[in-house]
Amino acid sequence: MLGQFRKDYVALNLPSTSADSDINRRWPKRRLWRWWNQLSRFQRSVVYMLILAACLTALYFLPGTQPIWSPNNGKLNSLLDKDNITPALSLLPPKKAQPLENSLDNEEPVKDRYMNNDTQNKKPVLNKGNLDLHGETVTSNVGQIHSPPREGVKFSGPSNERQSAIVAAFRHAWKGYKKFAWGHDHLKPITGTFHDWFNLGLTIVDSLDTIYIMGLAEEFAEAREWVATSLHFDVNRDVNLFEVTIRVLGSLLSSYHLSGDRMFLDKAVDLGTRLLPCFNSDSGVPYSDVNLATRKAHSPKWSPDSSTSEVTTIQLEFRDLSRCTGDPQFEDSAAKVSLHVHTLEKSDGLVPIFINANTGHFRSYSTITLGARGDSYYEYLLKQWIQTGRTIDYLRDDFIEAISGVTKHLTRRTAQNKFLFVGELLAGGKDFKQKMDHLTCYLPGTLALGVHNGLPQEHMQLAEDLMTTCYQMYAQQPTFLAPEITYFNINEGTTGDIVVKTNDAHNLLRPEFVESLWYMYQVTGNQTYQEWGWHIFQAFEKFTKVANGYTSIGNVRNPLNTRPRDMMESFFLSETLKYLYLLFSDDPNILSLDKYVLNSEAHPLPIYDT
Ligand code: DMJ
Repeated sequence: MLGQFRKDYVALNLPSTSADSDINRRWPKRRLWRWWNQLSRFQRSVVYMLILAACLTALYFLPGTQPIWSPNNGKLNSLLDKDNITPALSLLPPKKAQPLENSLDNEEPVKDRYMNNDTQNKKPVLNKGNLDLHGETVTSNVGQIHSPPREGVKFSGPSNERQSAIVAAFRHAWKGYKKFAWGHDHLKPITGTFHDWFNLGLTIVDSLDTIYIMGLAEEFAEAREWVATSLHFDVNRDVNLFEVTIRVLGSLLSSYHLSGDRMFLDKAVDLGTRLLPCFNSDSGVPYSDVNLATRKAHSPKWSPDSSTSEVTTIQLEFRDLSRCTGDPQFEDSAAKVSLHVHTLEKSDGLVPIFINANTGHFRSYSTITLGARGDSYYEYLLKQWIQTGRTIDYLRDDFIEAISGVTKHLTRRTAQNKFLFVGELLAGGKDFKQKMDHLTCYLPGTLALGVHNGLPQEHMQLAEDLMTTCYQMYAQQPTFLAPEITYFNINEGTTGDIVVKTNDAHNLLRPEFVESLWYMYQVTGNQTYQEWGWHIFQAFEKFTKVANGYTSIGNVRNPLNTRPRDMMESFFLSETLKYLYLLFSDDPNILSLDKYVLNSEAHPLPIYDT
């Protein structure tokens, strides 16, 4: 083929006579025509191809379509060039990043903005061309690469006894992990062994920003070194998109923002790229699992469906990755899922917990809950709205509608002390179950965050009532630790509010209630929330601390027989200890709610202005 091409090419260079030259000057068109007629069909095809190639090259170099180069990251952008030259395919414009230290001080009060329904004025000006999150036609302003603050953000370490006690707890956990499980996902502190789930050194990665915020320089240096040299994503193993996104991607991005170290961003880009095949379903709703090495994505082995909370709890991280790199494909893929779920029919804003990746439809007879598999759908409606500078109205509106739905369909009061709780609807909404997962105790904190951002004040009453109930889940157990699942007594005329079944009596060192304590304290300044947090920390110290770390326990009902489970989940370091440390801070702005939005695994990400 190559030989054939060469032969034909030579034949094109016909010698010209001086007479020809003369004619050429006077009749260039005629000469061209004659020359063209002499060509064989193959030769003409070659000419066509050359012209086409020339046109494409010219298009490529037209202003506005060149690859983006950043003085901060030539290497990264060379990886991204292909994507940066296809702005017309982008669903969303990369948004201008707000510098981390850039507060909202100069803006009009958030509350007024919401009350005046004036968010239209805050929307970015977009040109025509593509579809945006609102389903409107816009054109991307592709190409702005976020530069992190060069020196990162500084934290001065513990400033009081309680904070020091939390840091001591963290170091105790870290020491055991380092000794027995370094580089593995989780520590098994009783047997002094480890547990691997995704083979990604989860505890190290998930802990990075907690370490940074606590000001633990030595631990941060060793964790950073491990990430730089030993964290590889070429792992021939299926991982769960949601878990890896909130724990690993979220922490890498957060560590990048806080420390200003680009190594974390490079790792995040590698991981994010390997996760993208999950979105290659017919509907765009992601498959739950992907093999990071082969990049093959699929539904869970046990079901054709993905969990609703999982597919809607990846957007903060994917959006941030796009904003940091200027590559819109991460944000586009994830934001489309939220927009799709927005268009689905719901019951007063409440969603079933399963959704099919191929059809894009809910499994309509599945449970409605703010606990497992439903919880963070609601959380990310609010947090995405905040992350994008409160400019995407449908997210706020869906959140408000859902909270009305919660109040209307899911809340009840206990018979004796009238504690308010959030139950579940089974069989597609037919049967009410007076059961509440500990996971649901994130809700009061999220409600308080919404009120802080100008959402209806009545949400605060709901938040305060739920705080009381969640606190009771702890306080009514002889260990002062809450069970995984609590049932409530709603039979009027009977006594007792809380029922814990044997199979639900475990405590996994989960963070949700201390998370809410931090938000409530931030928003109200009420020190009772700090006191509650201190009691709970004492209980963790008493019943879950072991020689080599902290362990989940099987039974919160019997202080003499807690049945240690020999497992320290990464979220204990990432979330539980982080929120406690923040809760006891003397500095109300240690992580300002106006600058950061924390992902579902407590990793802070910057708030953007659009
Ligand atoms: C964490 O991984 C995250 O908070 C997630 O959203 C819910 N479950 C655990 C902690 O309980």
